Amino acid sequence: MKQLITVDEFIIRKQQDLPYATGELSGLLRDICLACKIISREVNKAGLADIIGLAGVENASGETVQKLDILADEILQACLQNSGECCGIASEEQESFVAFENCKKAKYVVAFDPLDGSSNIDVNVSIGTIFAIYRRNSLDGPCTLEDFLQDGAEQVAAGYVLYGSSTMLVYTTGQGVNGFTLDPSIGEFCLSHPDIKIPESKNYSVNQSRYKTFPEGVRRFIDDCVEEDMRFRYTGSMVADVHRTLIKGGIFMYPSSPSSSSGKLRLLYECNPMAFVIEQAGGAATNGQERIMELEIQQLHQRTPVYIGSKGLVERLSEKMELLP
Ligand code: AHM
Ligand code: MG
Repeated sequence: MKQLITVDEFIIRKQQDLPYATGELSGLLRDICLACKIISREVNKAGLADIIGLAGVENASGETVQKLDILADEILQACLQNSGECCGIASEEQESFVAFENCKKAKYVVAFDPLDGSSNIDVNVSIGTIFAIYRRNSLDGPCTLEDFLQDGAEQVAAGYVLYGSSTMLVYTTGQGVNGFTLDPSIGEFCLSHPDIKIPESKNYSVNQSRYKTFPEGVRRFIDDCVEEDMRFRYTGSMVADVHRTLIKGGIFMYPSSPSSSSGKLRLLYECNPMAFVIEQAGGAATNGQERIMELEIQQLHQRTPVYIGSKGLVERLSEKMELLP
């Protein structure tokens, strides 16, 4: 029988390679895995939950069925608060960050998008959770806004969980990228994609219906993609689109437009963690001019245009944008 390596086992084995090998970061990663297993279970019931929700029925605990993205947010917050290794969180679903009163001494903060692409839930298309872990820079007491407003380059770990045809965890601690597939029969994430490297290939992914609103350089780049018969794929779910880009190669883009000069996607909990994963797999991520992980962050929900994927394609796009801003 093929040897199974669970994510817990893998984290323990790799702990000695981490810059801060005290076990706290490992504990935190394991708590995120636990939260995502619970979210995966709820996502798998989404169709049923919708029926129950429509019928106005309460669940076994007497609570009305909640929208899945709010539920995912609560699950992650609860698991991280219980972990004791995290002093606060910032979430796409919450205006402000939350400082955990019971964990003032913990060293880490976590930013996350609990259920990215949630508009796809209704049609059973893949969605995902994205997370970024930072070491706090405040010394003690409750965590502060500044603990979250760090460059992406300061991330100590980041990754995502894709709720697709199977549930997959992909993460990095800055020592390469590894992927784990959830085996539902044993409830464990098992190593399925060791040391992922992004290939060069001819795939591109962008909401092409917004073509007319894109900067000139991006339009010319897309014209070249069409001219060269490149393969076009777009689900409208960043985790699914970036995951496909990671495994098969290519480029994922969410450009700026006249109505949104910073694009749509958020730097803290969408672009920075994806950039960390893709760079660690040998790819690149920019906003067209600068590396995503070096962008200055001033607000929790700050947006940025993003071009991410195989190095060669991201460089080609950046050259086009330099010539035709
Ligand atoms: P969300 O965080 O509200 O779910 O929005 C983010 C999602 C991404 O997953 C995806 O890449 C993008 O929105 C798609 O946007 P659009 O419909 O404009 O193409
Ligand atoms: Mg999102």
